[in-house]
Amino acid sequence: DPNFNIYWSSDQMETYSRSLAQRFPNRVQFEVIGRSAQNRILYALKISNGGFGNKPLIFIEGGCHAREWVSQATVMYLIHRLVEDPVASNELLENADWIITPNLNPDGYEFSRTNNRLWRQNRRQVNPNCVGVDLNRNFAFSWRTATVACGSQTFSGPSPFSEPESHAINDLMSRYRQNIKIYLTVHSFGDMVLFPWGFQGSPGLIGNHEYHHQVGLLWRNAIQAQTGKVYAVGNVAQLLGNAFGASDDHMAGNQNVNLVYTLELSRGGLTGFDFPESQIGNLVRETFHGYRAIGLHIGRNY
Ligand code: 0X9
Ligand code: ZN
Repeated sequence: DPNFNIYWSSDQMETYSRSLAQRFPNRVQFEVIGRSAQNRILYALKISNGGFGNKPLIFIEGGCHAREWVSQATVMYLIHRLVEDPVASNELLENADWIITPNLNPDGYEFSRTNNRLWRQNRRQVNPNCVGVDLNRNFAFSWRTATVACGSQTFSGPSPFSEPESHAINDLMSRYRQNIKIYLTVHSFGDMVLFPWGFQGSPGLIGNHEYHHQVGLLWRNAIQAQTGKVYAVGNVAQLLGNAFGASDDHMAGNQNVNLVYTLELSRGGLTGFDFPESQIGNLVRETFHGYRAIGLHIGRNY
């Protein structure tokens, strides 16, 4: 089995992803969706029990923010279970297909691993003086010209989708949006299940707020039943605050995905982002129960 007691490099994630596609050709397709600013491969895994594309589709994105390493860890573990665990694949692929980008910002992640643990953005050289755009401020719906300078952690970029990573995931969404029932973007930290709107002042509630809340509770309850950890579930603006150009609002507002969530996983270590390796195994197993509850709901209800 792959080792979930350490943080993997971008290369390890890509190698494992490719190997799944080779070993389980009927279940996994590895699809290149673009190239990062530093020319790393951006990819998605399309996971099904055969005949991808005929069932309701679940879209999961990990690794948007460079320093939020538990994001990729929990998403890679989900992929492992969906593909390699017969029980999980039976119940979770029977009535739904999955499309997963486990490591959306490989350049930023590698920079966080090797140079600056708290790096957040991508690593594109925006101009001669500065590097890095916050991908979660670079989506078109509600995008705003930067109120903070390039070089700041939340720089929104010169224009919507100026960044290859946000551009690639939006293109992928455009191709599959008819079948997509839910989009999850996985971040840390805060133990929160957040949903739109998160760009206009509180309350700024989305039309199907109540349904978002109900499905969010499925995540919360599944995890609480396993470990007692309690996630907060609610509107972004109320629980966390506003941000312009984030992927959640874009996927709901421009791509018309019916259910859209930002998950904020657990904190760890001194900064909150450096969740200790010794506990990743427990965290990814705990988190799997949340993904599973969402997957079962989509499978049963669409
Ligand atoms: O600020 C963000 O991009 C997310 N939090 S994080 O600490 N992981 O950076 C939250 C985004 C929530 N969505 C919106 N505000 N629309
Ligand atoms: Zn984040």
